[in-house]
Amino acid sequence: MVRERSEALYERACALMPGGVNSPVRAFRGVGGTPVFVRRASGALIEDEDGHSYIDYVASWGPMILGHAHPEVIAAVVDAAAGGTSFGAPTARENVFAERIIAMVPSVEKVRLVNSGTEATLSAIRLARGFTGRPKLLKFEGCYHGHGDSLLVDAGSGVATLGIPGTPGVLPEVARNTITLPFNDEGALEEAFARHGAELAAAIIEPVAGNMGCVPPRPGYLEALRRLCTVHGAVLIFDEVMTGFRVAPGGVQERVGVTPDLTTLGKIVGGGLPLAAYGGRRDIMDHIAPAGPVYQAGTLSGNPLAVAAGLRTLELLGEDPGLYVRLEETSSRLFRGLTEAAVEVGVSVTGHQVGAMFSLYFSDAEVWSFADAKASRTDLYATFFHGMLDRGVYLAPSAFEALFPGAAHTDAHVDRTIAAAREAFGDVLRAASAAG
Ligand code: HOZ
Repeated sequence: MVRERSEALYERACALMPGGVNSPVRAFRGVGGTPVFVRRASGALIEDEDGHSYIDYVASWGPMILGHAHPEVIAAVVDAAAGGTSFGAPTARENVFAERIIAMVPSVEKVRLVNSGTEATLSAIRLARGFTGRPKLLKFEGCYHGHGDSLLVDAGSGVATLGIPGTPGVLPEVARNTITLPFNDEGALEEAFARHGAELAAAIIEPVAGNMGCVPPRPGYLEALRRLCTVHGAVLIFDEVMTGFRVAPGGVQERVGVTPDLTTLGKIVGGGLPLAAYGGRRDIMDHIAPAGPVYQAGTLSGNPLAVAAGLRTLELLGEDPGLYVRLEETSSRLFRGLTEAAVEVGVSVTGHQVGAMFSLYFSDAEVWSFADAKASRTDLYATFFHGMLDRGVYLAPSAFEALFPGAAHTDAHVDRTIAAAREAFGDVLRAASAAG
């Protein structure tokens, strides 16, 4: 498929912006080739600058669970914009929005709105340190919590895609306070708490990981983490930026019944506009300024357009009682169809699907950790990615990202995706045999 305009735009962009993009994972470094420049999107489809249309499973990396340009979300944004785009003062709609988030997410008794998932996680960590008076942070290999200094250690997403071991600019003394453990290793968890428990301010985890591909917790793992945090007085933070309002209305914590102390939210909560949030136990949240001494602020926090988009999105998710059942069905039909197609063609894939997110790894072995994910054949994922792109399906341009079916994906989209995959798996088989 020829994408002349995308290629020309990318060449120009590379002269203007680092790597030609405003966020690294967009640059296709994990799969090679030229990023597709998007000119518009509607429902389940995106259209590139050359006029090609693709079934989209990136969904802006998660937010677009209702599909692109949902008419009611757009109307809410347009209506809000007509009344002014930013005031830097409180608005009535923020109360309605906060009430809705608190009603939907089990752990959230109070909430603070911010502008990005990164801001939510780094604020939640500062809060945990301020609340406990302790320095150390526990995180898990392959989990990605945005690009805050303490969090870029053994991270997933773009850090994994680009194979960056540590980021220049992050001071060693900051990184030293982050302890990383393998995901899904309960023994390592017990050991780390036995050794560092008294110094731990917080443990932060994606309760279903989505930034090393989609990796769920093994049964009992989150429960063990909850118990150890409680015993040792560490704040448990669930990073539900990706999973919140996606795997269930109240995220993983609702789905598995494990309640963290703090939760970070992003993506869907902003309805496709730059908005994120952190919230949790009232006694902890009341340490945030101006109620308490832990400072965190933002000129555009609670921006009226973003709140309108987020609120309308959450309302629509709540108004349709069958929505999450349908999302689960679409997602599992797609995941099953893709894995069956791989078997038919003779390609080894494995993976996980949890609610409306899933991923596939080219591997003979199951994936339960970052080490497992990294052992998969990322070169074959790249071949698969391009095979799908050329057949009109837009997947994440990295083996270490999740895919996001949404409410706009119909059975026909799923069938077309599986048919395209059958052919793209053929490309993979040929590439694998050529590589020996
Ligand atoms: N959390 C998103 C994907 N893992 C990040 C998107 C980005 O880094 O651009």
